[in-house]
Amino acid sequence: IMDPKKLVEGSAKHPQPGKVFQYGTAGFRMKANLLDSVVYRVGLLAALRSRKLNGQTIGVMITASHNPPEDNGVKLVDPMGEMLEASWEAYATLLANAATDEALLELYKKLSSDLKINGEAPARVIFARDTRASGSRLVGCLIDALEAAGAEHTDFKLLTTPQLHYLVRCVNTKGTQYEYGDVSEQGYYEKIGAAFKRAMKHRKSSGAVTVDCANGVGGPKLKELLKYLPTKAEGGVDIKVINDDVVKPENLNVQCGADFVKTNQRAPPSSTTKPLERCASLDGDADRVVYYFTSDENIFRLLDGDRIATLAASFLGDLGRQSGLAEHLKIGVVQTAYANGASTQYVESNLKLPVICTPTGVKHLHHAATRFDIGVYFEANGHGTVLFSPAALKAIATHEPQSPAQQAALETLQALTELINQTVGDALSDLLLVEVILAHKNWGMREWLDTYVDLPNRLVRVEVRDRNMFVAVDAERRLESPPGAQAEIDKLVGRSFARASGTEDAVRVYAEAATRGEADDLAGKVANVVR
Ligand code: NG1
Ligand code: ZN
Repeated sequence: IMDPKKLVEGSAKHPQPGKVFQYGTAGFRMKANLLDSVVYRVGLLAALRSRKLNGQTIGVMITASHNPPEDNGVKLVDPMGEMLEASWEAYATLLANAATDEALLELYKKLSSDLKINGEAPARVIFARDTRASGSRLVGCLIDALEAAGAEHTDFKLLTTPQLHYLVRCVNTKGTQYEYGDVSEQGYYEKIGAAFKRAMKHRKSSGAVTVDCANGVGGPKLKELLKYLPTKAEGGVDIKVINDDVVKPENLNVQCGADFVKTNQRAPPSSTTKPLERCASLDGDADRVVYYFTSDENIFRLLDGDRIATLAASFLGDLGRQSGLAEHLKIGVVQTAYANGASTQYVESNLKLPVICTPTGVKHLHHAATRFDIGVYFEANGHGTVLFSPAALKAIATHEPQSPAQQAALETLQALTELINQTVGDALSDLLLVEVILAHKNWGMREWLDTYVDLPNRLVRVEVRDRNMFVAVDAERRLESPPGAQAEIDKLVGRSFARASGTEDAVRVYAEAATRGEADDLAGKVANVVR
């Protein structure tokens, strides 16, 4: 049970700095020195959430993903490894903004009674952090809260964000028919390693990839995972790890990592790969991955989340047909409005699969993906995964193959259900998924790129007086307010939309057109409408 005296004393150790905080798309995120009181209060909420769910384990991840080293952040993970249920985000915001220690105690009690929480129910919380210098101090704030709230807690130390999501699901499914895996970091590697071997069983070697780990937690974790994978000689992939310096946390995400590569449309300056060589970059907490290479003509080519989604959807479609399960496996792709129009067109016209467009934020995509037997979702920035419905899992597990070819496809499909992280986008798992597919298709980067041609596009950030004026509808593809703005955009040629960012104080304008010049021109014109 919660100890009121401890709660107030703990709060006094981590005072609210007189700022207004908001639980956003990615939890709370800011300069790390502002975060102590926020983490303390998130700890309290984790305990409440666990008690509300009768002692199911809740996860707390301390990370600021692709943001600079001096930032940090905190977010909650729900029992099945999903993001915190949306209605609870508001409680997190309320707690973070309680002005005094006593006000915090009162609010805790009020939430507890309003939400009909049994104060005597067990509370269980597990947590982890990325490699930021501020991480261990913030863990201290979190532990103070969990002690005050009377929550059982386990510190899993340094993990990637998706590893923590995995563990939360494992704890909560332990001993049930939905057991997800062993509740340990090693269990994660064993599961993925075994699945990868199985997925590669009908293939030999598949070349090499150089992985830029953003100097973040993905570096040591990928190196650990390699110990569970077949070597190149054993028919595995030759994975070369670079930018894995976590000894100097000030290097995190600096001139490297998935966000750097996607935003700057170029390889990390430290990269020494040659033309056509396969490269990938993870972000700071390893929940995003993008691929790239330089062409023969020395042109940088990015294969982002859209490309991973189309590759995965295409391969899963093949496996469905080859295993004789096609009619039991309705595959769909979920994207946001930022997906390149050529990728949407490719999925609909070539793969003949349905596409759903949702608002930005992985929780929206994840949710929509559950509407398919196999739901492939990716944000263009490289965050995404593939979800298998319970019915699909059952069909894949129990289908009787009618031929050796069906058998082989089925085995690969079964392996993929284990290889792919079902809780959240996972760069390590996604990386191996791409490698498996390229090996099966016998493709290099060129063949993957040549599946379709991206439309020229431009993303600009526009500073505005008040971004809350911009209300988007229709999966953020149209502006409902300010009045008249959408009518102006509709007069222009090409596809463009404007929406308020959920993570920065700005409006983002995306434009896509037939040529580079037209895309730039369109983006400029829409930016002027918004300004
Ligand atoms: P906002 O700032 O709301 O556009 C950005 C990314 C999202 C998502 C979130 C959370 C773009 C255009 N937007 O959201 O894809 O990843 O951050 O990290 O890349
Ligand atoms: Zn991330």
